[in-house]
Amino acid sequence: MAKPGALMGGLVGAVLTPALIAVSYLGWKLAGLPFVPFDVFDWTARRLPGPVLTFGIEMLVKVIRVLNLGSTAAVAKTAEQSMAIMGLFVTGVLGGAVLFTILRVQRNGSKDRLRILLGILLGIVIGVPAMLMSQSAGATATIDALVGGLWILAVFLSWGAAFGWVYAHLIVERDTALRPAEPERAAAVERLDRRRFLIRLGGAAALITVSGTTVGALVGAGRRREAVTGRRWSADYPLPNAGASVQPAPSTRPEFTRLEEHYRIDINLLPQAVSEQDWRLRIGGLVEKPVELTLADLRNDFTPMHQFVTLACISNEIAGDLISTTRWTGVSLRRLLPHLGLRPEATHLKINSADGFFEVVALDLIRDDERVMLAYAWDDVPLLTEHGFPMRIYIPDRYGMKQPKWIMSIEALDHWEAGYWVVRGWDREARMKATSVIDTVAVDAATTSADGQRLIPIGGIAHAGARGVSKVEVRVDEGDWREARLRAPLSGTTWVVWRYDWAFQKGTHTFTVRCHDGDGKLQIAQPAEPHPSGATGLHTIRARL
Ligand SMILES: Nc1nc2c(c(=O)[nH]1)N[C@H]1C(S)=C(S)[C@@H](COP(=O)(O)O)O[C@H]1N2
Ligand SMILES: [Mo]
Repeated sequence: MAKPGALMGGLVGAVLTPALIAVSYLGWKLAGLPFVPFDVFDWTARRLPGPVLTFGIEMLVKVIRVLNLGSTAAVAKTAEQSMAIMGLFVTGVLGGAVLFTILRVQRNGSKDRLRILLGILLGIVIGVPAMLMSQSAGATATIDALVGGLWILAVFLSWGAAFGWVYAHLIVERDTALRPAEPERAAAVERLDRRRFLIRLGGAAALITVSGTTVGALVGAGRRREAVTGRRWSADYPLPNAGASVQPAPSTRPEFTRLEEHYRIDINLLPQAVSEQDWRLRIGGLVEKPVELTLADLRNDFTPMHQFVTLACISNEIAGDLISTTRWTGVSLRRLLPHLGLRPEATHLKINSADGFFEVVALDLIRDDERVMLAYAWDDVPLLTEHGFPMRIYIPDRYGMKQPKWIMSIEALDHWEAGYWVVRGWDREARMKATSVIDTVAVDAATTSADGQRLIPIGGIAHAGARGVSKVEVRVDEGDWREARLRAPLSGTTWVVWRYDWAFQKGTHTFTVRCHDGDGKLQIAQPAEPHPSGATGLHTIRARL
């Protein structure tokens, strides 16, 4: 029987690598050790050219929408995490194949020690770059970098050594089975031994994989439950428009998004955990002297400002789910400026985040608009980790890509610079496009008008950044545009809930919606992709009634 080669190496890789991933996962969940596949994925994503990254994101968003897989933000994260893990798996399979190919050309009498050494070499070849990328991304570890680095090396080197050990075994089984007098029987015995060995190996690796991921997942779930703290504003107070005369059509989305349902988009696979104890807002660059503020300073020394805000991602497609509304609390940046000791030549602030994200805001904009704020609470509870604890900025009228979460420092500059997504080819201004969506054609909630006409409530939302929405119109089939009724919005920057009670006609119909912003400008009907400056086009739905 032939010596094990590339195919067997790949197979062994497919058995050993899941165990490697599981051990790494367990270390992460139990002890805050780095989880290599996620770190490597984040490291790579940071370095991809803008167009490649954009293409990847848009494909992902499209697939999720076309296949109707659920919440775009959540499914996209899961898909990316799976890709990260698959990446390491495939590397392990290829690594095994290459190693066994090399071992195959070794002389028959080679020492096992040499095989294990070559296996360790594979561990080094893959483990060292993985360690460097992981340290540079630092997305998962909460432990000391040195400990984390040594851990990665230990895990990868053991994994590599295991390949050498397995190979040595496969050869030994062959040698003991070798009986020159009966080559045929010898080959059969050998095959049997080899199969038995591989089954035992697979069993052991599967045990590590399953127990590692199970324990890790249990520990992780236990920690997550502690996350949400404090009483929410929305639990105790009615919305400011509670008395509005226009009621949403049944099944219109909630006007105020529950925190757990707020969409979420970040550049990393995992939200950045920032601890409040160590956190200071550091202000530097063109200032008289560097300033540091604690969260308590910002909460106690400045009157809090509350704003209802609709945030949307520039990657949101027409009628997509990357748009949400909640109540933000923070400090108006304009009020804070005099305390920062800015030098006269400062013209811009660069906002830097814990995850390496950044954006640059003009001081003129901050001085002109008191609504630009540093926010520390949503719905009156501290920002959830995934939404930017402890601090994020709000800039009216701009897509989320202009609004860093997990703010760590502010640097005063005397010039403009491109922000994280602007560098990667997205719009500099990223002003929110006007958009309108049909959430429901509520056939089951029909009413009857005074003259006996059956009326079907149709409803949804419309949003045009900080310009507000002045008019929403609905068209049925190729009919005329008919004006919908607008519910008083939560604020001048949130979406508006609209409603149109349509005189029922049996058949299949196409419903289309459009809005006009506060300046009377009609929403752009020409369909355009989200890249580079936000999607445009009208939302239509077809329904058989
Ligand atoms: N630090 C940091 N801030 C960030 C991002 C990020 O990846 N890192 N993503 C931005 C983008 S693209 C959007 S759409 C919003 C989303 O905010 P949310 O996740 O709280 O809804 O955060 C913005 N701020
Ligand atoms: Mo975004």
